[in-house]
Amino acid sequence: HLAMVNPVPLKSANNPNTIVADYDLSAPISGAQFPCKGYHILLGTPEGASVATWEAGSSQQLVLGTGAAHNGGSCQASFSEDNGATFKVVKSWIGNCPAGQGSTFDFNVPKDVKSGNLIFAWTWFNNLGNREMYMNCASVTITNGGAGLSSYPDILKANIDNGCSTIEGKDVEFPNPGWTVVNESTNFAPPTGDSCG
Ligand SMILES: *[C@@H]1O[C@H](CO)[C@@H](O)[C@H](O)[C@H]1NC(C)=O
Ligand SMILES: [Cu+2]
Repeated sequence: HLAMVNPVPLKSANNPNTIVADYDLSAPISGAQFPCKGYHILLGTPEGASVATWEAGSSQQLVLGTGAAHNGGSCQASFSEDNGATFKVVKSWIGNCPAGQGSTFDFNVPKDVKSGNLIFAWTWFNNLGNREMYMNCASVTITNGGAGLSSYPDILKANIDNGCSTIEGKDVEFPNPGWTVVNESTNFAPPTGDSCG
């Protein structure tokens, strides 16, 4: 288990806006906890206040914490412009995500992303161990944005009893990774099932 530490997630004990902390943010989510372990509903409330301001077009860093990295796997960075109804992929990493302890991943905030208070999400499908989906979300503010990410792919949903599973020992190859992909995998496979997008 392992959680995003930057941007600091909704409900994190390290988030200055948190009222009641969730000390188990590193745990995988269930289907009922999709998206964001339910915390996307905090957007627009004091507890869901923005923790970072990013200009569209800027480069930012996703930082992952320490814990059990389960031999890495594949991750996606995404934004929701509709309060958690959809999550649009801005970058995919196939293999080596997380990369051990306290790993950092650069990504570009597309110029297309809408301005305003949005949800940024990190999702992870672990290589080794139980078949799991990890998802942490943060409240961020986008400035100088564009027309929106509607043409960007949706994040992969798998391992949450949704008819799509990843294969243990393989880095999942996202069916729709988007336009910005880092592929460091030497042992990969697409997900299996009828509902993999
Ligand atoms: C990832 O890289 C490997 C090795 O170069 C390649 O065989 C594989 O097709 C790549 N997968 C994707 C999704 O790009
Ligand atoms: Cu774990």
